[in-house]
Amino acid sequence: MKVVKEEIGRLLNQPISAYTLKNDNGMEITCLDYGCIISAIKVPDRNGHIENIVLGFDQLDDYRKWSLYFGNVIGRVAGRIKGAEFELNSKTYVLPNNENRNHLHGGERGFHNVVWKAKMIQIEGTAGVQFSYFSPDDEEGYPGNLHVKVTYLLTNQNELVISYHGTTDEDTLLNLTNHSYFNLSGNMKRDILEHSLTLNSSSFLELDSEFIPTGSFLNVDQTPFDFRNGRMLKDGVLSSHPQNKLVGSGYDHPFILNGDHPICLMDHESGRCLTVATDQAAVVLYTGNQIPSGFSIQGVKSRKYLGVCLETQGLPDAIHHTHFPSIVLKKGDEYHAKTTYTFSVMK
Ligand code: G6D
Repeated sequence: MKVVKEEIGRLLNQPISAYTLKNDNGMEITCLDYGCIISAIKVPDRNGHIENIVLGFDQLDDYRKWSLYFGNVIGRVAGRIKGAEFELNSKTYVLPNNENRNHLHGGERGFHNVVWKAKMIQIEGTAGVQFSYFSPDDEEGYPGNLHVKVTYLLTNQNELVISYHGTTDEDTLLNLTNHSYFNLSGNMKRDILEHSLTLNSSSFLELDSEFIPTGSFLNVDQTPFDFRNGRMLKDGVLSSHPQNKLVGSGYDHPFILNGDHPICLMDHESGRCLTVATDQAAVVLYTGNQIPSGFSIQGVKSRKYLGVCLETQGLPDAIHHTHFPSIVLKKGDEYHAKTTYTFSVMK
């Protein structure tokens, strides 16, 4: 197990470093102190070929140029907040409307777009990095001086364990996630439409025309949203279901997780499997419907469906829906969240 640090350039007038975690099986993860980006995850296929299985750029500037949140941590609040404002303790807070009239993924200067402090971790059987950031009161319009930590740990069981921790000196909102786009074919040889997903969820959130939850929970029964027995992601592209069509032919939806059943993504051709276990209430399944053409990602032409996101988190726009689990972090409380991504191969 080892951690290697390398300075790779400058952004926001600060030096940016990449941290590469390696375990004893040849698995590697590279992450950046800019936005806690996971820029590469290299794992074997069924023939032992180790290839990258996440979308990431070789050039640092491309992350800012084509901000699609490749690999980024997202916060203070993942997802959209309707009207870019919310009320808390009888006070209204106005946030930047960085997507039409709504607030998306913590705003332009969200946690994806700041430089984090990094501390390398090397303890028996794991290698990792702990990123920390101080978000001052009123940063992007949110109340409270907030201390956040995001820790990536790689184990010799080919697990990436991501844990989040936050404290605040004033009631605020906090709903963090990681926005990696997975493509298990390896080096983006194919898109993700032939990937199959098993997800134990019996309901998902209905979205309106601005991709904001309406507040309704839709039953997955007899729809392309039923992943309980496994389903190919292409079903959402071929579907005539209005919610699949709404988001650009695919999925871009929060699914409510039933208990602690792991999520399982598989690519049958390579044999690679990703199992996701989380303590979060929901996962946003996003099949990269908005990835534009016109640029290249590690030499591969960008295009729709080149990666799939499994963004474990609280429910988007929860602050405007009292029947959603709360994402309020109260003064003096601690925010904890943990998601484990385990990589394996089918024989
Ligand atoms: C699009 O609607 C999707 C979001 O869910 C995603 O996070 C973003 O692209 C990158 O806005």
